[in-house]
Amino acid sequence: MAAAAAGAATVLSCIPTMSTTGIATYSTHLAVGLTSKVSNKAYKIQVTPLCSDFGSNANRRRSKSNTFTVSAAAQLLTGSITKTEGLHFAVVAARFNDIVTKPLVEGALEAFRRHSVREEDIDVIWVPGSFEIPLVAQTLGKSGKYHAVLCIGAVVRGATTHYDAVANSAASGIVSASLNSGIPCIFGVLTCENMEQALDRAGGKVGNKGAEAAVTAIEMASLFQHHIKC
Ligand code: INI
Repeated sequence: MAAAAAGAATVLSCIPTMSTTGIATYSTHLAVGLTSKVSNKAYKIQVTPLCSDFGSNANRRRSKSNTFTVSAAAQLLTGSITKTEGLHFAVVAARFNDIVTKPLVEGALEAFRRHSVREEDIDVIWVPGSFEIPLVAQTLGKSGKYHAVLCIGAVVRGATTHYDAVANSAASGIVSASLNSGIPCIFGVLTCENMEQALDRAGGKVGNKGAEAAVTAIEMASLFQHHIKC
């Protein structure tokens, strides 16, 4: 706390990227002055590479000079998954492969409950298949009634190319729905090689992607509600 009050910055992660000259550079994510007003000072940051690629001789030579200066004037804006009061959500779910989509929706509703979103603040709309999701998501987004729209579907590869058409249309359509409505439309559509993979992600051994997508919806709704409203 004392450090934060003094405006100290914390390096949360260090992602190595290669410059065109082949020299590794560090791209850092900084959380600055989370609990206090930040003064406009500069701080020395010691970067510790997190990636094993940095064990090379060249990087060891460079390691002596991996301290650099960052301005602490930046503000960290992020959505909260605990401040859910007043947030309204729509869930648009595809009936196709409902052996998968029903548990995904259940997982999403359970996650909303766990994060104190009231049931009366959630509307669930069922559509025939994932292909139908984007138009409904965009229309609901534009309605002004919701802070985020969670899209749930399960596209499972079959013997035909229908899979690719449906999966690509759902993905690009949901992005368009977000951009056209200005409301976060979250991609909770599974795209799987087979039914086993899909069930694993709908409450099976890989968890419940519907629940994960609901938490993403909460974070994005909160981000827009508290920080990015125009
Ligand atoms: N819809 C899905 O949600 N998942 C699928 O795997 C799928 N496959 O493979 O056909 C699917 N097709 C239906 C599609 O979404 C539309 O409902 C249909 O084409 C009518 O527009």
